[in-house]
Amino acid sequence: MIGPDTAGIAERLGVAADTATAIGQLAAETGLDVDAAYAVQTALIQRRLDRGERLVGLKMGLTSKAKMAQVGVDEVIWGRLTDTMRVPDGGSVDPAAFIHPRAEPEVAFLLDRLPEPGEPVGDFTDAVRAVAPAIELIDSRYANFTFSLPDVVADNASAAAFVIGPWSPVPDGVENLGVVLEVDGRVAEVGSTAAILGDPRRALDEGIRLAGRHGVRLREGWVFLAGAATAAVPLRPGAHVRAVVEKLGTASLRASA
Ligand code: OOG
Ligand code: MG
Repeated sequence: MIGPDTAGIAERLGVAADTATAIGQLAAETGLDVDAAYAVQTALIQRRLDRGERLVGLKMGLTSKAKMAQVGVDEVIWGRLTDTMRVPDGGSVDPAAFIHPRAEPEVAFLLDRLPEPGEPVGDFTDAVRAVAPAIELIDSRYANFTFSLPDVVADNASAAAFVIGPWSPVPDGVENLGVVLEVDGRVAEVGSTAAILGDPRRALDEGIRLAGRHGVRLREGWVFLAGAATAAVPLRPGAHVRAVVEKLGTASLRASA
């Protein structure tokens, strides 16, 4: 049997991102299952590495019910972050560089040395050096932000850009911190880090386990996004977006007009 055309699908997704042009879903048409979709994601990221980008971290997706409900996919997924996706805290992005960008509040971990594959993570404070509030910009390359599980996996879990606020030493607990997403000074979404698999630390365990299945090891110095605690909101031209996480502070970004 001839499998799906991994390189061809990755190229279609890559061009869609590069040109900010939506494409139709492709998993059903190409017979892509979840494993094959992660192979497409690997090829899609390789395309970025080939033009000089560097891997800087991992992002989890659909770790909260709010997110699962918003996109209609109820499996935890992961994607890769590269250096060019990072926007400085308080910096701006051009929404026209994306198809239909959405902003969501996240908690970021700065990874320390992680155990060998198969070994338990052990103490969270050994695995994580610092914690920060963050904003993720997601931008599905599929028309209408509509996709199946293999579609979104192939599309690098809709990753587009991210902002990391100031790093803090790991607080006593990160499992029930209030989260607010503000747009132009108005509250758009409210939640708690408890929405992230009950405790965002669990997202790290899941990330290690799920990425490990595909031969990806998390590295010291990487950024880890645990997944949004609330639904995402559309990023409109000129908008100022702020994510506030209790005890951790704020991260912000501006969309150019
Ligand atoms: C998939 C990415 C989900 C999160 O934090 O849950 C994600 C999507 O919503 O398009 O990044
Ligand atoms: Mg996210």
